[in-house]
Amino acid sequence: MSKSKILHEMLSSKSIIKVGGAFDAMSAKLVEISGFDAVWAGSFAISATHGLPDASILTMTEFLNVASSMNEACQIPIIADCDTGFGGPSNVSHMVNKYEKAGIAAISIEDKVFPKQNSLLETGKHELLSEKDFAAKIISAKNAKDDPNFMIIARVEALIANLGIDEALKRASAYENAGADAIIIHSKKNTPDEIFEFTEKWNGSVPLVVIPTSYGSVTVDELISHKIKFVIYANHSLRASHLAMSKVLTEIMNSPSLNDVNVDISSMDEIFQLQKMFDIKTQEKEIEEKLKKLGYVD
Ligand code: SPV
Ligand code: MG
Repeated sequence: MSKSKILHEMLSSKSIIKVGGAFDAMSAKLVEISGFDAVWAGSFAISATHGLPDASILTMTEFLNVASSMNEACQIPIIADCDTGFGGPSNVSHMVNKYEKAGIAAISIEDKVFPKQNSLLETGKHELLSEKDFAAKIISAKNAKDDPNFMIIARVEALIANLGIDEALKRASAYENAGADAIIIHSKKNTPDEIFEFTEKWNGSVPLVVIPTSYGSVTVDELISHKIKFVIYANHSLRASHLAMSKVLTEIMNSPSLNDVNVDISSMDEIFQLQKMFDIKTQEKEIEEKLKKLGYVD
């Protein structure tokens, strides 16, 4: 079954779809192993691992390469954060073709002006595109897709831009009418109040998606009871690995030997397991047996 179909079927089989953020194939595999339903290939985390700002600096190809290697490493679907769609409607059309062909299950685009800046940056510029210009991108994305299960997620940034609930609702319903398969409603507040006000007033029919980084007290049950279908834990794997790496590297620098380093790290065996190192032995045995059958080995 295609990954897009797997994701589509979760809409009816799951009360909420839990999406874990990742930044490369290894972190995506950890998301999968931990039991998440899907992987978020987030622009913040991927930009950070390139040592670059989350400000539309990396190209579409660079983001797609990362999302593709996650997809090749995982069985669960990948939801790719495509920022503003890398340009106008024709860039969006090209992007949808490329991501769909790469086996990515869903893409999201946000209604900000290019170049966008991360939504949670307090001093960030959060200028929005006109509703009409963003609707044009959604129409273009919808026209470009071949696979009916490939999801086009429209991300509403009106609350991030402090434009209020009414503007957010108006845009969300305009994007649904233009063909969006789901809506991300994003907030930078430290409580879920405005998200819940939005969901209570929302009378659209496509699924709603949230990214509760700034309002971390919200529970999964509260999200479910407020008609939210996807929750994205966008950047916790990135921030956890940043801290873990910083700690161990500092300890190594300040210790006379590795045995004096008092920081927990994974064993070599755990990494061998993740990278399927032990499969190489099985492959070698199979080749050896075949060579024997062919008379090459005594
Ligand atoms: C990301 O993870 O790249 C996102 C979510 O877009 S946020 O950082 O909250 O903007
Ligand atoms: Mg992003």
